[in-house]
Amino acid sequence: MTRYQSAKEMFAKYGVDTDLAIERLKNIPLAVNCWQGDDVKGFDQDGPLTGGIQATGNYPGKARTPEELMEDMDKAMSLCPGKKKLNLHACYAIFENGERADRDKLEPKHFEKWVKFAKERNMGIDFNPTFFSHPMVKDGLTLTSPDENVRKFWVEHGKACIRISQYFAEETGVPCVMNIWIGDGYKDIPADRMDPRMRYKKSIEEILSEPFDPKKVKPCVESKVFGIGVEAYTAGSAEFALSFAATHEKCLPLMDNGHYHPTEVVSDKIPALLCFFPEIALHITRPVRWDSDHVVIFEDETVEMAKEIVRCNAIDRVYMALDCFDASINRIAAWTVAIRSWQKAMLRALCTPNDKLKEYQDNAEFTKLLVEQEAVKELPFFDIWREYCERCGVSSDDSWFDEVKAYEKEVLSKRK
Ligand code: RNT
Ligand code: ZN
Repeated sequence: MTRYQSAKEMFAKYGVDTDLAIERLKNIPLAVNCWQGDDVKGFDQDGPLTGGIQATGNYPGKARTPEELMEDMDKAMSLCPGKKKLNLHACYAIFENGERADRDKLEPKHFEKWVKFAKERNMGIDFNPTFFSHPMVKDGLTLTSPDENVRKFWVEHGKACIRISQYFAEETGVPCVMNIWIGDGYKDIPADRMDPRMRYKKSIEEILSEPFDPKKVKPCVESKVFGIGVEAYTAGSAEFALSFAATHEKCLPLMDNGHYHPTEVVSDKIPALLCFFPEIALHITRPVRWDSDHVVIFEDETVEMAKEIVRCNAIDRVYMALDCFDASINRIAAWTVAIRSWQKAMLRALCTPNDKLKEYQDNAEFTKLLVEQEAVKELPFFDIWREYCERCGVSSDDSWFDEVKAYEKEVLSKRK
């Protein structure tokens, strides 16, 4: 009997069908953020990363061109099981023949190469307008700016991104999640907390007035508690983003699990939002003390978020995307660890006897619930994980790292 067969039997005693779990997981898409590959730099500007986010570290070999970024993503994705989706930012537009377009004038043609890349790999595409790292960010503000020129520029950028999102969805046949996140805020105690939010509201409404098919384009608003240099006030707070999505039919809320106070957990927010929204979106990351965007690992809260998605029967209602970036380690390994960790968390969730545990809760059998939740942890989950990896044709242990090391030697180290 193989290890998998014996593990399968042990899970079956708890009512878990591990073959079914494996088959289900193969079809659950995870959007992979292109911006892990070049420290959120993009190709349309040469300035610093702004917006209150930061990629720290200086590990050699980061992608400098679209070709390098695509090659690196290919490498990372080839080492990971499961279905992937491409997550792009607008600053990753590809300009050819000396032609350029500013953010308010971006067109589908500037993303043709990405569409080709995605189609060849059978992936859908998610999209993000880039409201940072640009000279039109004035005093740290974009969609909330009191300067109408600035605000309008960014509204036009948002509208251009709606058109590009529609193009992505039409080309790939997969809905495109378009996430609006701005870093607008104030470092110190503001004199006016409401008007910036009123302007943000108006700006998003103007962006969403651009025609699109809501079955194809899924706009969402991502909230945040604070950013670097905007410690006192963030216009797009949790209450703002949630209320906006709740009152605007075509808009989804997006929760990034690095964007809350440290004792708040997104795992508990997922079922709360699912009571009201047909669909929600997630940025999966790892906050260490703050929104540090560390590489996602297989830790308790990662698993807990995955569990909520599975046991709320919401796999088709939750758009899952990674949002981590670490410039201090090999970037291919960073991607690989993050993708594999979320896959692991989802498999763990799918191998949890959720119906049975829920029954104990409803019958107020709390001792039994505690005992069994702990007992489930002892089941040989990693034998199921290994089997899943093997069936997906990727390494089932850390031997994928040998390939990363070889790639570093042959490809990354030559990027000087
Ligand atoms: C920033 C937000 C946002 C970005 C990306 C690059 O705190 O999480 O989602 O990380 O858009
Ligand atoms: Zn995010």
